[in-house]
Amino acid sequence: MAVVVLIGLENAHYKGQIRNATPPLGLACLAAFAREKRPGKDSFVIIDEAVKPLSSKQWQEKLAGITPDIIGISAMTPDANALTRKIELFKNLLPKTPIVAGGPHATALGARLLENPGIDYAVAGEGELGFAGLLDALEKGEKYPENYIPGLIFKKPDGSIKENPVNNDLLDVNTLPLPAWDLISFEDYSTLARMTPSKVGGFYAPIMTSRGCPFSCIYCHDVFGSRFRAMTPMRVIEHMEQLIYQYNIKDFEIIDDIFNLDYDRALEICRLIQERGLNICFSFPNGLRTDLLDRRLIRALAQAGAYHIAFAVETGSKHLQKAIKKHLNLEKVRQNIAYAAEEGIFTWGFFMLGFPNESKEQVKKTLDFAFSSKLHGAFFFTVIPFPGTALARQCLSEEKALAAASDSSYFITQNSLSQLSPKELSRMQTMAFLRFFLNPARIVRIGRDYPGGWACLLSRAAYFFELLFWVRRRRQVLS
Ligand code: B12
Ligand code: SF4
Repeated sequence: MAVVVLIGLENAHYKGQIRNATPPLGLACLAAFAREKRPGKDSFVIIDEAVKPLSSKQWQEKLAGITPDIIGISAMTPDANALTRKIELFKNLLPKTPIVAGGPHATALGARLLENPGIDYAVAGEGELGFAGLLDALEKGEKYPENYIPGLIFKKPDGSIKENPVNNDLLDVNTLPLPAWDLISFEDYSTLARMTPSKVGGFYAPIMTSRGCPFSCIYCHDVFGSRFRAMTPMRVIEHMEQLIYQYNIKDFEIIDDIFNLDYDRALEICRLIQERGLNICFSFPNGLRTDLLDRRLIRALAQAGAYHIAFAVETGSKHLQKAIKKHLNLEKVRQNIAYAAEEGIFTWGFFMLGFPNESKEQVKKTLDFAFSSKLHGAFFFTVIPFPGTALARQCLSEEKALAAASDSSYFITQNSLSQLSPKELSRMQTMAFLRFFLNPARIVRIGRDYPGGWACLLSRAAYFFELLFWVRRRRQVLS
């Protein structure tokens, strides 16, 4: 039996009170799929350093106890440096154990990731088929599999790279098993900061009801491809019911890239939640395509239990909406934010400042949109071109994009692609937060509508203050 250790990395910056962690859905999906495809052949352990980072000594003890046959690590691009450090450590401790890297960073970098000699295999795109295929191959003693294994990348003995293309048509989202949630403890995540303003303060689970998105916003990742593949409404309900009855989960974070692309499917999911009396609550911390909403769908979502929606507006400039290929209808977005707020949903906006050649006027348009909207909260991020995105290809070399995104934070502006200097951009970002949140009417609305009320809000205050101090400290160190 192969012992497989799957690892989530510690968040690069956000530590202490602001440790931000979400149950590792990607790793739980990989394990569940491999279990189904290779019944009884592997045993899995998930270790998530986002919850509890381990020292080198603790890793040594832990791995000595588990003696893994294969180590899989999930990484986002801001984890790039942490990934390198971890691989050095594991190669020292267990030089013969193959290391597989996957997740958004492997998808973004592809074969370039193998420049790190400690990485034996990388899997780009969705990892289920690639990882299970690799486990099959290793079981047969094929270190360098010749057959097609979706997304699998490795270096052959002659030094050439075998890069199997990703093929999203091979995976049917409706037959995917329930993620292997038995491998983690939801309790571990219940006390940490999460993406959603908390409502019940208890256990929650992320759920992904569709994969892929047909839009091509230039800054966006490409883990799941451009074809929208959605679970049927009934399959979504089955996933939810399993979480409710097996794990007592009543609070869901729906983290699809574009949950509401299919309007009727979204409505039907809401109807079924009510018809079956699920009595749950849910949020969309990863955003909805907010110009595809309307009052009817917003009301249906609220009645089914939606309590928080993120509105990924990004820019208030029509010109930039086109340039970044987001093509949002801003008037519709404004209207839908107001509808959602009226339906009692806590609304949060995501904005990006500093797109290539963005002018001060355009930044102001974004800020004006946010200030004059009915949003309860907002994040004003600065633009970081991630490798593998059209944005990075447009304005930076891959090298520079990797350097800019490794260890990056959207709150610390070291470079600017816009007409503003990094200092000016940083100043406008700070001003945006202050003006947005110090609006007395907004403060009252936040207090009134915060999911869980004032008590919940106050319990999250420490998070916001620590985040503020962290940003200030980092900015001082870098200036
Ligand atoms: C939830 C989430 C988080 C959670 C943590 C998630 C977690 N536990 O892994 C939190 C809130 C902490 C977070 C933080 C950030 N996030 Co985030 N997050 C997401 C989100 C919304 C969902 C992730 C998820 O569960 N997806 C569903 C699962 C099924 O997909 P998956 O995790 O990618 O896993 C699949 C494959 O990648 C692959 N795979 C994954 N791991 C492995 C490992 C192995 C060994 C193999 C073989 C395969 C494999 O197989 C899996 C199954 O198909 C995604 C967007 C998205 N739709 O995916 C962004 C996303 C991953 N985040 C992103 C970013 C940029 C950030 C932040 C920088 C944002 C910020 N404001 O600071 C921080 C960085 C934190 C850090 N590490 O330093 C980017 C990453 C881009 C990139 N190139 O790295 C994404 C893709 C969003 C985007 N639009 O671009 N995030
Ligand atoms: S940002 Fe949203 S709408 Fe744009 S491509 Fe990404 S998932 Fe699709």
